[in-house]
Amino acid sequence: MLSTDQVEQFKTDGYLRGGRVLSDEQIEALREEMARVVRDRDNPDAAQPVLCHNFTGNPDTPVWQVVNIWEASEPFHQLIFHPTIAEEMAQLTGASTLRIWHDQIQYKPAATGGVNMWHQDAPLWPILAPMTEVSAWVALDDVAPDNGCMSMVPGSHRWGNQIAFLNALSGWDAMPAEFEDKPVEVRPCPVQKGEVHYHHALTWHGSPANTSARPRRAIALHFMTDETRYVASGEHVMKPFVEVADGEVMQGQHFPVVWEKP
Ligand SMILES: O=C(O)CCC(=O)C(=O)O
Repeated sequence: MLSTDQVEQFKTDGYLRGGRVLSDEQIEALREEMARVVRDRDNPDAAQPVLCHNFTGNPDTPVWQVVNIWEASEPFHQLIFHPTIAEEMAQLTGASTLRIWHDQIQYKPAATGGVNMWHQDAPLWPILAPMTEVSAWVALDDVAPDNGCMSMVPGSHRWGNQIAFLNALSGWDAMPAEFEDKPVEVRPCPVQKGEVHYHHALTWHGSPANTSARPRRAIALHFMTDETRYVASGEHVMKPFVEVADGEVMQGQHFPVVWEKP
């Protein structure tokens, strides 16, 4: 459970480092499952996630992205219901119901793992409204700037949809010191393995390349609240799994309830 000060900090910054939520044994089991699912990606006899690919498209700077590993792996299925994460997510969103929107492994191999450029999540999810989702990012390795920990721009969740501005940045180090007369501060967010880190869907964030000799494995759990509705005009890899009509509250077997107010 988060303290009142932590919830206030999240409202101010748009992100928050939580506490440890996984034991060493759980971390090891999830690492093995991640490796198995990536290895089995072309195996027709293995349950498959929604997506499993190197999203940079460049084999020299790979970032392995696995979407909805929870549908391919029982330990990851259990993770989406993690009681501490669900309870803290409810505190941060004020929701009375939480559903999983999707999950997402981002694995940056040692020495070669590429950049995840500056972005906001919500504009990349145009089949959802309003843009109020919150994500829980769980580290499966100790992460620091040298192996590609995330960086956040505090307060940027209050600046609206600025994805066009972020997409126009020429590279990871191109973030200006000011945006529309507001100071822009880039804060690296180191996290220990087994810890959770929360961010709002409009917070500017991304992660640099992994230049270290250590892998950087992590899973983001993206959640929806009882106010999240379907926008049929948008496109997203999860769109084929939506079972509700345009404008309806999101629900369905691929978006299970993970927490309800007692
Ligand atoms: O893992 C990363 O480097 C980025 C993850 C991310 O963008 C997210 O969880 O929204």
